[in-house]
Amino acid sequence: MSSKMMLFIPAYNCEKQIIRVLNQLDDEVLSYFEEVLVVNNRSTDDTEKVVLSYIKENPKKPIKLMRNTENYGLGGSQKMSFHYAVDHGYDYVCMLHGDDQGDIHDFIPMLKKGIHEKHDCVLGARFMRGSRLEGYSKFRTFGNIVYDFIFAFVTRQRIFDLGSGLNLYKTSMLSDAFFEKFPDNLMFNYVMILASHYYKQDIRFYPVSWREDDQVSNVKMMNQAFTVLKMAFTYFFNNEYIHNEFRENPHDSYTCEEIKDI
Ligand SMILES: Nc1nc2c(ncn2[C@@H]2O[C@H](COP(=O)(O)OP(=O)(O)O)[C@@H](O)[C@H]2O)c(=O)[nH]1
Ligand SMILES: [Mg+2]
Repeated sequence: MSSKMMLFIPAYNCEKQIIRVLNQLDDEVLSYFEEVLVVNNRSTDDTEKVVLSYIKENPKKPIKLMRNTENYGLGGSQKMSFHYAVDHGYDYVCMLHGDDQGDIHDFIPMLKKGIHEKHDCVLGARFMRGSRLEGYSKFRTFGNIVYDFIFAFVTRQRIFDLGSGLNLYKTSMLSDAFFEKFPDNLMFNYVMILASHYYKQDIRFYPVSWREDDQVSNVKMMNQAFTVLKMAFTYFFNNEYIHNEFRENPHDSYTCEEIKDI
């Protein structure tokens, strides 16, 4: 039985990079995905315009441009897409960041081997044997590896990335929306790692490449590093912390509309 898979591309102010990401979607890649959603999180640049013209020029590619009802942050965009995948009967949902730091082709060998079928999710790993980093500072790499160790200690499993921009989930793991109260910002994926321990999800890391050239990271590194550390240790002493409200501004729902013209 063949399984239904969709890809979503969270996009926020990446008019320069998004076309390069869409150009990654060649025939081989598209043979795995029934549908590709570009999830515009209320960008203030021309992201929507360039995506719409790309869709017009490439009518055979099953790309849809969606616009979030509000700016939900990166975590909120993931929630919106997870709900969409569950509601539309997909078996798998894959995320690829819209700022062209990752490459979807890194997952092709994994998909070919059917590794995703054996786990609840496959998480792209930037800090693992076989990973390739370009333009990433030694300091950031070091910081990430230290945090991977802290989370490994807390969740008693090996961790090779707390949140890369290329992940694939089985929708069966997402259907009860256990993640709804997780942060709407970039810390969403960190709490997902803690949740994998709490809910005994079977996560598999898979090495990917990652580059930084013309992207602007929105991670406020020091501020976030401290908050994340606090989260990990709070969870360590009380696993029920996972049920907390992590959002600063909770939304009742995460919705979007399809944009066909501006
Ligand atoms: N920062 C940010 N990124 C968002 C948002 N919504 C979607 N994204 C996308 O999420 C991805 C990751 O954000 P980024 O700032 O590059 O973080 P980093 O790559 O982990 O340092 C990018 O592809 C953004 O386009 C949002 O509200 N804020
Ligand atoms: Mg980025």
